[in-house]
Amino acid sequence: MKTMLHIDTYLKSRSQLIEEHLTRLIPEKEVPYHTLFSAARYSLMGGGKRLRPILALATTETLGGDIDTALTAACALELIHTYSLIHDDLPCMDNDDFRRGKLTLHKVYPEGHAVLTGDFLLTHAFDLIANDTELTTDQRLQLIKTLSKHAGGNGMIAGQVLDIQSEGKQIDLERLRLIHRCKTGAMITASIEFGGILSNATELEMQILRRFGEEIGLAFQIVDDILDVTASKEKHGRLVPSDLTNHKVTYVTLLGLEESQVAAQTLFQSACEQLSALSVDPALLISLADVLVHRKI
Ligand code: GRG
Repeated sequence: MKTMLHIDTYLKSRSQLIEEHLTRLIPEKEVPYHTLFSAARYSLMGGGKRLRPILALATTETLGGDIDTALTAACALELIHTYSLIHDDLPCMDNDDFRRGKLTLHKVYPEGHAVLTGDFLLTHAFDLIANDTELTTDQRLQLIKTLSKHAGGNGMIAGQVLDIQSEGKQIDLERLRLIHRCKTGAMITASIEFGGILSNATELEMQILRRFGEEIGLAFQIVDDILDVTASKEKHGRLVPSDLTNHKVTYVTLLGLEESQVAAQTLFQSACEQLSALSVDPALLISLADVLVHRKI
């Protein structure tokens, strides 16, 4: 109970820090194309748990780094995440009308504008890192390499392509695991790796963090599959699971609810065990992993 209270306070304070910084990073502008910035702020400031930047900051502080120095790079992860949600909601993809209880961007602005807002956030994330004078040149380069790897054609975008190709088809567990690892897990792993880079972690520490990120990332998406069934009403405002409506194979449709819960729990435990090889106290990262895997929404 004490740990839960502590982690709740931590999440709230980091989330506030991130939101204040995001507001500064994407200001309203008095330019003829000002709607681009208003649209970006609509999606970026529209709620969300801020899990990816929080993971980056928590990893940074666990390894003795400075979170103020890490803040812009951590926020770049949220820009990429937001772009992926804007594009995922489009009529040509999942065609969703609501996100986080608000109308999706293409329902508020013309569809082409929503596409371009996603493009802007994607581009701007790299711009922010490249020009972050708080960081060393080597850190900037490592962050850009990590982000392009995990968000790119062998990471999140690959996951989305595989996801689209698999719709309405019967796929096996190995293929589903690949989709989950790429589509969701890659950006979670990137967030943890960001923390390693921002705290100048050793190669050995980076390997430990990467394995932790991969296992937590997969567990996070398995839990998303579970919540799609068990918390459909709270999560989506409807009773029918969205994955069923979208004819998607999930951990739950392949393994059932109980075995999916066991799979997520096994990954959680294994991920936490990885951290015992670090020479620093991993309690904060373990608490965060616990929040990710045992969340209710
Ligand atoms: C369009 C290139 C492209 C990629 C889209 C991330 C993604 C790939 C699609 C989003 C759809 C989805 C439900 C993915 C599963 C990952 C997931 C659970 C995303 C939601 O992340 P949270 O829970 O969201 O961190 P908040 O709203 O808290 O930011």
